Amino acid sequence: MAALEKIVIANRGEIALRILRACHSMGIKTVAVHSTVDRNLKHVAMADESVCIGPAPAAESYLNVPAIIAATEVTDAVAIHPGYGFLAENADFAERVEQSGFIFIGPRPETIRLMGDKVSAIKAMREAGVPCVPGSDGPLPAEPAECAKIARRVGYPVIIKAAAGGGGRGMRVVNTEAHLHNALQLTRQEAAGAFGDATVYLEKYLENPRHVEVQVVADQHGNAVHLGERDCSTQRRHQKVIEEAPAPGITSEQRAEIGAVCVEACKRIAYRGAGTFEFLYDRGEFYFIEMNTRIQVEHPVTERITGVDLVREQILVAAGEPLSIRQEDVQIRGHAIECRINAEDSETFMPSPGTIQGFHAPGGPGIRCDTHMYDGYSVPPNYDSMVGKIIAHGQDRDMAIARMRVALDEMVLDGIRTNVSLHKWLLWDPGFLRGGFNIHYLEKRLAERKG
Ligand code: MV4
Repeated sequence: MAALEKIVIANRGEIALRILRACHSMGIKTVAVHSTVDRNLKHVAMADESVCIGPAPAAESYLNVPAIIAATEVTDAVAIHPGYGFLAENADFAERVEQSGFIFIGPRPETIRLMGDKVSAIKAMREAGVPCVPGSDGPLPAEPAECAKIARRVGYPVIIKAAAGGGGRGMRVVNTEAHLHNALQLTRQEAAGAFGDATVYLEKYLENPRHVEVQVVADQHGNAVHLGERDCSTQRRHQKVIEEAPAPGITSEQRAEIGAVCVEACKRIAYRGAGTFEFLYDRGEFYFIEMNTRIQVEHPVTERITGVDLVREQILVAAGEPLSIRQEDVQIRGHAIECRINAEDSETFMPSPGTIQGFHAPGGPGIRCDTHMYDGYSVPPNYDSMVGKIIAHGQDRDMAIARMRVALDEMVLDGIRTNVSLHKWLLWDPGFLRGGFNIHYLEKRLAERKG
């Protein structure tokens, strides 16, 4: 199959720039589609062509499917890269793209749909041999007595989750049977309101797990590889703050074992493109919870320790070409950490849009800075507050952390409030330095900091 000639980048900010860089390095032309407030984005200036697709609200621009398809048609592009967020995991969008005769750079629409419904995702993955959290193994029945039986078998505490939820939306922990009925009703009601689907399922609630995820990429010729794992336990309100790879304490044997399980699952469902298996890791065991069918914000830590350009692989696979790597080529080298830089108040976490008055990116050995920021760039209030990412690599975790501290000190970023001071504080935190802490660690330390 011929290489793709021109790609529409249906996203904004740093990931749009990341996709543009991959395209141009492959000799592929780019079309930036952007909202009215985003005409000054860095990648819009660098793209071969740009099309304004609507006003600032995402619903009228980055989520405006007809406008994005029309922009693809008028520019004679052949494929659409959705990035992350917005339409990246919208199966109906992927389907519309393909029905319009274009290539969706991502999994098949059926796969996105399968993984979007967490009940069907878990069922498919369990059948493919992926270890899952003990639970209801399907939707909870309508009868409260039947639900109580299931919860009793699983053992309290349990967590009720919306099938259409994910990423922390539509969940409720239940500690005793006395609270089950009410929690079920509330979660079903919220799910119906938020997702238009009241289906809920139940799992054993793991109290102090780590969030460890496995990166995979698969082509359309039956090849799939895993690129090791990332630890994303440093989070606040389901927003990741720092990610790292490899996950502290995971042995190469464990990595090979869980990686092989994920690769086998990809082959079983004929997965296409880049994907992430999300696991909770507790007492030495992996428990699958969700699969993300997109490129993720934190993909650079994996790129840094493996040397694989994940966006390039996504594009190759979409063009029908084989993966450029085999499993035996994948080696984990050193350690990488990513700090997400957000335009937000470091105490209140309130978004802090505004104009950047001075920006100097950090550099030096082992430092990568993925950002669309420049002097005079105005961060609009309409979108996510993440304005960039610093990725530090070293021979080991200590060296990656040492380099990250220097990079954070070196970076100049004036005119807006940011979470840089939070990162500087965390990178000297004894618990963080030990590594291997659970998903509640950051919120616990923030509560202690407040006193
Ligand atoms: C869980 C859990 C404990 N036990 N499931 C939150 C986001 C969504 N992806 C799944 N989530 C969780 N599911 C069981 N059976 C705890 C969480 C959870 C969490 C998971 C990953 C990262 C951060 C988290 C923060 C709070 C709760």
